[in-house]
Amino acid sequence: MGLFNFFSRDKKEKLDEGLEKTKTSVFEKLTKAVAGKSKVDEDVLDNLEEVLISSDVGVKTTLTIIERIEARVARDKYLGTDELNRILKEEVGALLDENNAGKETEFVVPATHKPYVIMVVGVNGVGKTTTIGKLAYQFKKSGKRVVLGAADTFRAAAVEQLKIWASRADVPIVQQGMGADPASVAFDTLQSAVRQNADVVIIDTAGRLHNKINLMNELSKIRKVMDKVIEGAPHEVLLVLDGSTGQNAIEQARQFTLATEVTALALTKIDGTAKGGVVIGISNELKIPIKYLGVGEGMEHLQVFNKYEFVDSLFSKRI
Ligand SMILES: Nc1nc2c(ncn2[C@@H]2O[C@H](COP(=O)(O)OP(=O)(O)OP(=O)(O)O)[C@@H](O)[C@H]2O)c(=O)[nH]1
Ligand SMILES: [Mg+2]
Repeated sequence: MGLFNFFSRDKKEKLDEGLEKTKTSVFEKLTKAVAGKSKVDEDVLDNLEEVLISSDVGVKTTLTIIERIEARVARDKYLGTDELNRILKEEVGALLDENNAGKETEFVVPATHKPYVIMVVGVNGVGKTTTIGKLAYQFKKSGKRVVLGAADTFRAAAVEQLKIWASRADVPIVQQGMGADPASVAFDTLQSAVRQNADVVIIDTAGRLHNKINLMNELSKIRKVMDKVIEGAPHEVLLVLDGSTGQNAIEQARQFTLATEVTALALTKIDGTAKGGVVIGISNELKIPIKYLGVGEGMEHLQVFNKYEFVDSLFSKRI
């Protein structure tokens, strides 16, 4: 396991568990794909293509991966099917590498901004508030001062839910209740964070894509106001996508990036799907770095996305 020794065992176990459904499905299909074959040939490649597509890697990304494996087969005519897992790890890892995805292993924010302001966006129900709660918990655990801002003022329950997470993670929250102006909440939050000498600010927002113009206006208003309090804020716009919606998540991301600039992605609910291959497709097609993976509903169920760990988990059999 050499390379993977420095990853925490606990994290790896949670990732393996979170990817369980996808792993099981990929392995069953891979086993069928190579049944009775000792070397990687046309048939095996055709089957592999199906495995990747049915795991929601996406057509475009699947074709790229297949082409690369084909090129390896052309170079090495006796590529054994027993090497397929290793080759997949290498090729998918290389692809993620080109997309600059997931180099971190810890919850860190750049020291260049204090406070570092993260605005969290995404459509309803994808897991924004939950992800914010988990992030707050992790940053707090690593010794950071965190402040949350309840700028999703669309529903009373939204503010309440963030309050619950704030108390679980034991971090302060700034809120003005339901119906308040989200930009005003963001303004207050940043001022309060500066006063408290906070390290990280995380702002929740409402996601109503059915009215793109409104959403766009609201998000740009929030951003403008933040920039007034702290120049350059928000430093990160984190788009949360529900990984269990597969290819729809890619489409959602495309729509969202039209509404506002997105600098990072969080993919949630990976634990609830056998189609975790979407992580590869999203990384490759959107070229926006995936920073976090949601692998369950609990406080500890958010991981810093690391391509090596991910590829290793996905294409390794559990011993
Ligand atoms: N299994 C699983 N469930 C998750 C994960 N992340 C979030 N959820 C669940 O998804 C549901 C919606 O999460 P929220 O955080 O409320 O989503 P939201 O984007 O804030 O939703 P709105 O505020 O309505 O826009 C909740 O029941 C969460 O517990 C995850 O990684 N895995
Ligand atoms: Mg919410």
